[in-house]
Parts: sequence; C-alpha cells; structure tokens
Amino acid sequence: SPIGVFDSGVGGLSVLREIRTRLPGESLLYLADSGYVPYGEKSAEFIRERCRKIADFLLKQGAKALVVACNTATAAAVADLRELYPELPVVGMEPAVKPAAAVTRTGVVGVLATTGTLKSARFAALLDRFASNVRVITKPCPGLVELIEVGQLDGPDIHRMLSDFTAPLLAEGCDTLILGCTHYPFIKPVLVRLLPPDITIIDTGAAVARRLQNLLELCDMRSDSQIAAHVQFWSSGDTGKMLSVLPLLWGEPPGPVR
Ligand code: DGN
Repeated sequence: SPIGVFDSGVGGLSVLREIRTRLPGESLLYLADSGYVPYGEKSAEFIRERCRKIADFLLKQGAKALVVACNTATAAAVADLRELYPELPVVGMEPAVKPAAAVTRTGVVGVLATTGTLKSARFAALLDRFASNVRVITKPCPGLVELIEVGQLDGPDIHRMLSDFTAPLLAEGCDTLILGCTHYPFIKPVLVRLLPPDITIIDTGAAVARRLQNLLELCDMRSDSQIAAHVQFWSSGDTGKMLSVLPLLWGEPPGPVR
C-alpha cells in the first residue's frame, strides 16, 4: 500500500522528492490542498479540520502511513492526527533548529516560515529545547508561498521579497538560515545567489525521508519492491493549475491529477 503525503499546496513536493529518492520502491499518494492554500495565516482550528478530512481521504485510498509535508499543518494538527489514528505511522515537519544551532558560528540563526508555524506552541517548544545557546530571529514571509504555488521560482518579485526578508537577518549577523516551510526549498537557488557565500541554508526534507524510512522499518511496513513504484497526485483545488506547475516542481511525468 502507498504512503500518503500532503501539504496546503505544492510545497510538499520538495519533501516528496526526498522520499522518492530514498524510497523509490514505495508507491506514493500526494494531495495538494490547493482549494485552501495558503495555510500560513489561517487559524489552527481550521487547519486541523482540513487535516482530518485529508487524512480520512488518504486512508480511504489505502495509505499505510502519512507524511504531513507542511510545517504549518504539522504545528497545528500532527498531535491531533496521532491521537485520532494511534496505530498509524505519522511523520511531520519541524524547522531545523537543532541542526542549525549545531553549525552556527556567529550564534545567530534565522528562520523563514509562515506566521502559523512561528506562532505555534510546537515552535516555542522547539526553541526551548534546542536554541538555548543561540539567538534565533524569525521572519514570516507572507506572499512567498503564493508565488511558488503558480510556479514562479525566480524573477524580480521573488528577488525583491527574498532580499527584504533576509536583510534584517543578515544585519543581525545571522550565518545560518532555516527554511521552515516546505515551499521554500524551491527558491533555494535564488537564495544561494542572493546571500553571501558563507551563509548555510538548511531544510528538513531529507531528514523527514530518513525518519519515514526508519518508522516504516520499525513497523515492518517497508515495501521490498525494486521497481520504481507509482506516484499519484490529487488536488482539492484547480487540477489544471496543478498539472501546469508539476513538470517544473516534480520533473517526472506526473500522469493525471485528480
Ligand atoms: N508549505 C507549508 C509549510 O511548510 O508551512 C505552508 C504553506 C502555506 O500554506 N502557507
């Protein structure tokens, strides 16, 4: 059976990409909640409600495990999903505060994420646990997800936004930048060009794929298939729009979007 992966939109494809690379024999179901994107400024209660509906849908499609490929949804709903489905392996996202605290030399770490993630109790707990010896400067990035959703990954608007968002971090001496939203790895090439070369940029996609692998092995749920398995795409919004950005964000021929 497949692994269900979801996000508010297409951002979770950055995580799906890592899962595909690490676990090519697992079939994957990807659901973009495009009818309700962005989650960043929505209430936690609203997001929990969406996540329950999506989990229910993916389980009906036969999912044996869930990956909440969205930091905002994880912060709002992962505890709720684990309570609802105590037997189901559920993997969530988490801004990479721990690895960032381990590599910073200036002791100043920046976090780009949505307002929802940065305001959450989960994020506060993460800072309490891992950031006692560093200064963490957070920066919500309204508007960025909307551009990535329409496949705009470069160009003057993205440049202007990213230099506005990162300028105050650089001014404070930040040398390590956390991408705390699954949409942002898609604009990492622009950040690399824009930022000084000694800034380290960290995201969590690969770590989440590793965590998923460990969990599947622990639960004895790994597929032993050697052939590249099926990937299926679903959208709660305009499927045509999703189909038009998939070649850019996913690469492999996506097949139909339902
Ligand atoms: N991709 C989501 C995240 O990782 O937080 C949020 C994007 C959004 O809907 N604002």
